[in-house]
Amino acid sequence: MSTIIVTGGAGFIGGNFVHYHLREHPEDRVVCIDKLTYAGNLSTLAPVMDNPNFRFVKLDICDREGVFALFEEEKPDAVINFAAESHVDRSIENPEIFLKTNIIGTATMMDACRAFGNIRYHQVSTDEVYGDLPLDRPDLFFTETTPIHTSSPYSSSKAGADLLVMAYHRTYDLPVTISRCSNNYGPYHFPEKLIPLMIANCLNDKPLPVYGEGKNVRDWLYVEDHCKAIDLIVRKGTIGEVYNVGGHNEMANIDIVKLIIKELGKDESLITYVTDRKGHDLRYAIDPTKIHNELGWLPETKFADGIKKTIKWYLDNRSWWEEIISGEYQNYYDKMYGNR
Ligand code: NAD
Ligand code: TDX
Repeated sequence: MSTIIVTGGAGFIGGNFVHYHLREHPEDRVVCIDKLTYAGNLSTLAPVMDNPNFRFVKLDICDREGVFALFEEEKPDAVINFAAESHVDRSIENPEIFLKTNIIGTATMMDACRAFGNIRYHQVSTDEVYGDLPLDRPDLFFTETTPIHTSSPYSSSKAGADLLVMAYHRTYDLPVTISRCSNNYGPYHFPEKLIPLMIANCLNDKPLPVYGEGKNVRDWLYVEDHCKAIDLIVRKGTIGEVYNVGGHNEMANIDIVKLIIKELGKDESLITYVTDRKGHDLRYAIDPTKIHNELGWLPETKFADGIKKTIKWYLDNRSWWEEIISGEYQNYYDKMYGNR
């Protein structure tokens, strides 16, 4: 039996990963560390809270003393670091917490790995570290050798963390890997992000705020396919390597919004074009050849099915997101969209 520490497991992707891991590897013990920021929801972990192979610990990944004490107690075999401040718009308003959690937090987790026997470490990074691609060059894709070239405080903090991860590998021989995935969608996605925000607003007949002209392109992957890729990398990936993860599913934001409107039987008059995001990346597109060739990974869920499953999840789990949007989130929404 292995013990895996998963950070950020009360968030969107980390939460899906905890569910995936306990289901696929019932022989493992999963210990989740999460600070429970605005983005962390214990209700996401409610279905596994009573699983004897699962433990939840409320802890900040920057809390060195707390992290080291937990490593002493749990003696983990591997660490997968999902915990991060993850929303680009928030990073534009207030970069500091992004630097703290995403960079100092990453260093703290890796220091603990070093201190307790050079523990296997996986960093969950993002395609945003590569910056963006032009809209009129559909032949261009991000590969693992594309230079780091960030646009937002969020992506810069993630890039800083990636550089530290590679430095810990070279300097201390820490057994690391990094995955850089494209935009995820699926259950438990916090409603500040495009897809869940549009679903929630549609269901409440509220305006759908599309930034700029809605032409920016994102490369969408169903969250479970990302979880499967991370699991493969942790088990079979080559130490010291970066793996891009994406399913060649590029879509313009406006097309996503129109699809959600259609699926929910609403009217396109809900669409409201608002002031563009500062420094808005034009297009992301991942080349996943390396993870396919080396580890045999391929996405399983087609977007047409994944978006239907996702919308159904939001319809079936209204209390999960209604609780979020009725609380402190409302102040954020008014601040970000009130005068936009
Ligand atoms: P999220 O915002 O939904 O969840 C983040 C979680 O981390 C929350 O539960 C939060 O409470 C926790 N957290 C934040 N600061 C913490 C701290 N200091 N200590 C402990 N826990 C803390 O984010 P997500 O969308 O699930 O993203 C997870 C990871 O995947 C991030 O590292 C992100 O950069 C990366 N990523 C996300 C996407 C995407 O499309 N969402 C794509 C590629 C990569
Ligand atoms: O209200 C909105 N209107 C809008 O037009 C919101 C919230 C977003 N958008 C646009 C901005 C982007 O072009 O939709 C696109 C997607 O936006 P987000 O959901 O905020 O995602 P993005 O900025 O692409 O970043 C996401 O993917 C990479 C995650 O949030 C990151 O954590 C991940 O690293």
